[in-house]
Amino acid sequence: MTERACGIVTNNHHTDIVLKSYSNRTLLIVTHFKKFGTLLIINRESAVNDYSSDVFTIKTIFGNENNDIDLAARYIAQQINIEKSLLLSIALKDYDLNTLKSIVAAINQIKPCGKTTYCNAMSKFLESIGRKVAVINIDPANENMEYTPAADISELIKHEEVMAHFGLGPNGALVYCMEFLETNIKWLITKVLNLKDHYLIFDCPGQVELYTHHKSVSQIAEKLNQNLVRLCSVHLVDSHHCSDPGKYLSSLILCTTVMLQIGLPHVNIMTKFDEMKKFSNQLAFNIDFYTEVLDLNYLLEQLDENPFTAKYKKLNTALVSIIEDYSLVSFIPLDVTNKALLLQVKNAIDKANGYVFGGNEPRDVQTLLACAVGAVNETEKMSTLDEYLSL
Ligand SMILES: Nc1nc2c(ncn2[C@@H]2O[C@H](COP(=O)(O)OP(=O)(O)O)[C@@H](O)[C@H]2O)c(=O)[nH]1
Ligand SMILES: [Mg+2]
Repeated sequence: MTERACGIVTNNHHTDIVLKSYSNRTLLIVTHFKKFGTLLIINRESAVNDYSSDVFTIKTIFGNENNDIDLAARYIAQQINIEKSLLLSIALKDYDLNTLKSIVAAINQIKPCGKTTYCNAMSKFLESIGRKVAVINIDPANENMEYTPAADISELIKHEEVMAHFGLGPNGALVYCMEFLETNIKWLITKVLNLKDHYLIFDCPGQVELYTHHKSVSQIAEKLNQNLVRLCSVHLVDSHHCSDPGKYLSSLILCTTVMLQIGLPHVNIMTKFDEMKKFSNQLAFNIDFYTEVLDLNYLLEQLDENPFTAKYKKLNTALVSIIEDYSLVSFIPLDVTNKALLLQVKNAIDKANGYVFGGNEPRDVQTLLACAVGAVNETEKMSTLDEYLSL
């Protein structure tokens, strides 16, 4: 079970948002009243019959039933792209579209993008090709580990204890834990030294501020990188962000900021590609537009068509120009169940961290060169992706 929470101000009202992910359903609480509201259960029909992308069934379990709540529930479920049954508790003072948009943006910020799932899938994949892999968990709020960590930050500090002891919320406690890890970096260094002959994957916390503003994570990485390991940061972005030009633009800005802030070799990955079919009717462009970050002027045109984002025309233009000036971002698609995509991701990471030149796996010169220059047969690459669109 993983839990994320945040507080935002929408239309002058303080809004509390809590997102909890269980194995078979997600619980989402959205409230202006510091207490539960109407409880609804929402299912996406296409998850059952696979032919319709936006059909939701909504059932009120208890509380007020009215059209505003029903529409808000449908809007939120669609916008956050629910993967499993959504149990939604909602109590709002206003149901304006702008309020709902801010709420959706906040939920998308705290929604898990699949880091732990990736660490598990990639470690199994690498083991299957003969690598000796160890996963180290440095996410103190990680409770969804399908792998057995070789080292776990909870041996050092417990997120829940920090929350209880200092009266902090989940985000504040997470920041405290990362500062604690930075101060006690020797603990991590000892663990890494004991795993010397292993290929290491670090499962990191998801709070975005840790990679954009706060210094602890980049300083932890810097200390590990000093003659100990050759790190590469792997940044995961949920592919659902492609369904909305505003969300996609914010992902690009985020990737650029993180690349500059962390300062490591960097690979951006678009996760949950198998979910693409559910929203491919909302994609304005071909998949390669999103993965290769092609001409963003087309994105600006899309943003202009929406009255909400059109208001920020100058800001959007400036953001696009920053992304294009740095020209750092592109994405590798990933569905953790697809070995061909896992292989592409592995090759990109091997190239970024230099493993391709130093590992012990048997390879001929041609494979080595192909990996080093990033040569992938384009037809092969696109045909792997075709199956992810409902054509
Ligand atoms: N469909 C699909 N779901 C995924 C994929 N990767 C992760 N998920 C789901 O995303 C949710 C959050 O995953 P988790 O790895 O715990 O996220 P984290 O908080 O970023 O570590 C889980 O319900 C996973 O099953 C993927 O490639 N495809
Ligand atoms: Mg996790």
